[in-house]
Amino acid sequence: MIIESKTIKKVCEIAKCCYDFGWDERNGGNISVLVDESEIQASLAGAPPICRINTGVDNSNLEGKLLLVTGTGKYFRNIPNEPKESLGIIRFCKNGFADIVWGFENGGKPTSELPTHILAHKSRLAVDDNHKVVIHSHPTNVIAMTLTHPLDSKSFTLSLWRMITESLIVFPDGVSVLDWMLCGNVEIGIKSAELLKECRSVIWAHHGIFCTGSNLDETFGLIETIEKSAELYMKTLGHRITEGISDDRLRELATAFGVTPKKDLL
Ligand code: 2HA
Ligand code: ZN
Repeated sequence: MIIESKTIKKVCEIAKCCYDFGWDERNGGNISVLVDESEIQASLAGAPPICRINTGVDNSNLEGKLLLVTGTGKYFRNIPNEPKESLGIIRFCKNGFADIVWGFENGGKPTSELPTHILAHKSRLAVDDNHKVVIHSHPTNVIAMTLTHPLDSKSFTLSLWRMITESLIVFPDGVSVLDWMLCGNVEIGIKSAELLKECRSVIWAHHGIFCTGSNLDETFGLIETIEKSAELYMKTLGHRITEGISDDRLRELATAFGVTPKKDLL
C-alpha cells in the first residue's frame, strides 16, 4: 500500500513539525519528493493513471520519474490525518505533461508552486546526483529578516553565518535571496532555479524559503538552522554589542569542520 510507504509517513511527520513551528499557517507551504520507483512500484502496478495535467514547464530529464507533492489549498495541519486528499504522486511524461497516479482524492491537484518545485528539482539534479527533496515554507524570522536586512545574497548569508556557529557548518553554500516577485508562476520558478544552481536555499523576500536536499530530514534541518540564525538576528537587532562571529573565526571554523564556504564571501 502506497499510504504505508516510508516517504509518505515522513512527509506527514515533517508537515506536522512545520505546522507546529508556526511556519505554515493556513495553506501556506508545499513539499515535493522524488520517490524511488522501487518504493511504490508494486502498489502502482496495473493501476491506470487518474488524470493527465499540464505542468506548464519544461520537464525534460524528469520523464518517467515519480514526484510526491502536496496539494493546492491543502493545510499542512491536516496532512497527517488526510494524506490521500492532501498529497498526490505524479509521473512525468513528455512535453511538460504529467500523470496523477495516486492521491489527490476528492478532486485535489498539485500545489500552485509546482512550476518552481519542478524547475528546482531539475536545477539541483544537474549539480547533485543525490538530490530528492524541495520544501517551501514561511518561517517567521526568515521573513522578518527580509524586512530588516538588505536583500543581497552575500551580506544576507554573512549575517546568518555570524549569528551561530552551526550555520556555516550546515550551509557553507550560503543562501540566495530573491527580491519580491509574484508567486505561483513559471517566472519565479525560473529565477529560483537559476539561484539554486549555486546553493540549496532560496529566500523569497516577504514570503518564505525554498530549501532543497537529499532527504526530508536534511532539508527540514536546513530550514531549521537558517530560521534559528534569522531568529537570533531578529532578537538582537538594534542592541548587538558584538558583530558575532568574525571573518577570521568563520575561516577557522570552516577549516576545523572541513567545509568550503561559498566563494568571495570571506
Ligand atoms: O499556497 O505557500 O506560495 C501555498 C504557498 C504559496
Ligand atoms: Zn508560500
